Amino acid sequence: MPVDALAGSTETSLVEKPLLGVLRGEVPVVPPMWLMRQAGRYLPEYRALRAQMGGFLELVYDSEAAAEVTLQPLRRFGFDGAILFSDILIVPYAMGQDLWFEAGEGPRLAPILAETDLSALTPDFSRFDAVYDTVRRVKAALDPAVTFLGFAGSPWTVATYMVAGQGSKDHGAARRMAYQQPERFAALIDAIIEATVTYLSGQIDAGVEAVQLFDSWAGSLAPAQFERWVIEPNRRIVERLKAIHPDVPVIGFPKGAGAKLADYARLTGVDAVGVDETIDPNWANEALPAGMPVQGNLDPLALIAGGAVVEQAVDNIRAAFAGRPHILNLGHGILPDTPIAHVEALISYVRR
Ligand code: 1CP
Repeated sequence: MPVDALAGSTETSLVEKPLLGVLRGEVPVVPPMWLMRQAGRYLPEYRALRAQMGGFLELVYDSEAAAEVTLQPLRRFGFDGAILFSDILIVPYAMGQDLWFEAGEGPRLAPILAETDLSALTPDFSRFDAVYDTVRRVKAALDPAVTFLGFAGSPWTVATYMVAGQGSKDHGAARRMAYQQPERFAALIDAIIEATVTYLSGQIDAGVEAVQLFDSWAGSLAPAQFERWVIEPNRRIVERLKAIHPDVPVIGFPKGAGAKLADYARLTGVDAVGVDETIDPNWANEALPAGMPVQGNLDPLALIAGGAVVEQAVDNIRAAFAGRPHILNLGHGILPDTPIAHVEALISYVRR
């Protein structure tokens, strides 16, 4: 049967795709695995291809190369999930904000200042088209047992970059704007929600089977601000997506949420939650709704240490989440200096 014929069928996909099965509530003996940022700089084949391209954006906008980068970790490790190669900052770019990557430093955007006229941003959603093309290329080449994940940044995290114009330690510029110009900040969040729903829906139409919302900087907000700028915008995105694609699971990853993870899981409507490495998995298992799938939460630094450190951590995580649908993953992205041999050892330990 062609893969597409299986796409809408829950029953068949449970058998065919272990990771998608877990997102729908299955509890297999061996947890399916993928690693956040699995396509990236720790892989020599990524660094080689990256060196041939101009900048990072050129790589994202070359669909053939981006599809190749998506598939590289699958070929090497046989993960259960593939994550689309793109970036969360493609959304501000498609919203009309200038975006470039400084070599060796990271993303730069024309910052949104207190006096910047937001209505001057002219969205151009055709800037998503190359990413959809990447999705179609990956889908055509992917082993049907592998679950294909799309993603976007959550509005708060994306806004921290749009306001500061670059990555920042405490996300102070966006936190200030959220307090000092709440209506203006809300308008920015609304615009990000619109673009994000379009972007994720487009990824799904092109072939991804589940999506992850990365709220990487959710941990920098005070509780009331977390409700307003993390829970509420993620809830609205899930609601809008579910109206269009009711059967596509959404994984929410509010990194650094701490004890607020429980409210996030209960109130946003996400199907599954990503748990970062600072959270005790035993606490998470108690605090999260029964039966809700979880993803995580091996410390990326433990993976760099390797050996018994990783095995002990994996044992603890699996014991804590025993009986609950669980996807084994890191608590945040894999780091560039992670030895390939440690990733291989992790996979054989989990699947032994
Ligand atoms: O030169 C390079 O190779 C740049 C490194 C890089 C890579 C590999 C960037 C720039 N983006 C990506 C790809 C990427 N980004 C993916 C797909 C690959 C995969 O997961 O395997 C994904 C899911 C992201 C998501 C992303 N981008 C997040 C959320 C996840 C997280 O790690 O918290 C964030 C915060 C970004 C912003 C970003 N893009 C790139 C950099 C260096 C950064 C961080 C900037 C900063 O805060 O200083």
